Amino acid sequence: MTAHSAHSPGERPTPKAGTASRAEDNRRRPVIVDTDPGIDDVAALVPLLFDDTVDVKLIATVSGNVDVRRTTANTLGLLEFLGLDIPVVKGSEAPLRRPAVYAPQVHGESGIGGVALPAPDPSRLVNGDVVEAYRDVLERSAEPVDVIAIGPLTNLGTLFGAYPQAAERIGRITLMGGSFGPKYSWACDFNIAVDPEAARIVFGAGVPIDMIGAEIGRKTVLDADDLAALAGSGPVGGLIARMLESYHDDAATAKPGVQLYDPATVLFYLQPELYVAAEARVDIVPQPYPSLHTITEVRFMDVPVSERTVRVPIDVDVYRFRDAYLERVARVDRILAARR
Ligand SMILES: [Ca+2]
Repeated sequence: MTAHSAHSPGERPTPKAGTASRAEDNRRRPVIVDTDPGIDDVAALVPLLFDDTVDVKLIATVSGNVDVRRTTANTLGLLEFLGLDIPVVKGSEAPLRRPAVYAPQVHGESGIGGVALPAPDPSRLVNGDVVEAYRDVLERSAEPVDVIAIGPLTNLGTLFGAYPQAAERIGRITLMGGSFGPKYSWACDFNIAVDPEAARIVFGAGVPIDMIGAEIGRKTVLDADDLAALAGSGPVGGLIARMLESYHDDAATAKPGVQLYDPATVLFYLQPELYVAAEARVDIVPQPYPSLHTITEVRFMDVPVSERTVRVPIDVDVYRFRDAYLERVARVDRILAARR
């Protein structure tokens, strides 16, 4: 069960003649990332942007952990730090029908803890708004484009409203949000809680979804030894380790260590074999503003199979996850060291 299963054989890219590297490029899955960096967003973007099986066509920023001006500056600064040239579009400034809610208590006022990134290079910003930027990528791609959404779903909610054909051009949406278990079913994570109206549009758009809920992020934890290993890999691992050290989870539920919600979402996309997943029907039931207690109604049973369009990981091999995550970051440091 891989993300490729969402694509019918006819939609797969046709291999083209050319050099080996070009043929390899043709096998990479086109991806748009929607993100609100955000400490764990940065920790998730690093392995994703260097993965050989994906081709990130666009990064869309969104209001979330901090305001969109900061999430955009953080994204541009990270790309500068990593030496990557990927188009960025500044996305939605506030949820669809609610005032913005931020999480500086978790991510710091800057959104990335006390860490300094290089100055943003605005030349990476694409012209036009977030709908135009998405549309441009979706219409130029020969095959469906996958979306990895690790922030509030405002951009996607706006997209489906303005450009409903997007549903046919997106292969799969892998998102961090919601919860499935009895313990958490009445609470919700930040991403869906701050813009439940957008989440409802996205879950109703008819696109296959992977929903990586709060329970998974609570399991994918790095402890002090892991952070030391991360810091030892080089400048990139060091940056992530310093950010994670200043990351403040919900103390009431936190185990010792830091919880990697967004990296767990990216790794589900890249290595689904590390997880146990089941298909469910998910309904988003927003509560009236100002309540943040949106309900994600996840039903694995007692609904027709045809309605179970959301793939929900219910468990993760935490040790293999940790090893895979640390190795992916170490690999980025090796790649960057070789370029110097
Ligand atoms: Ca995020």
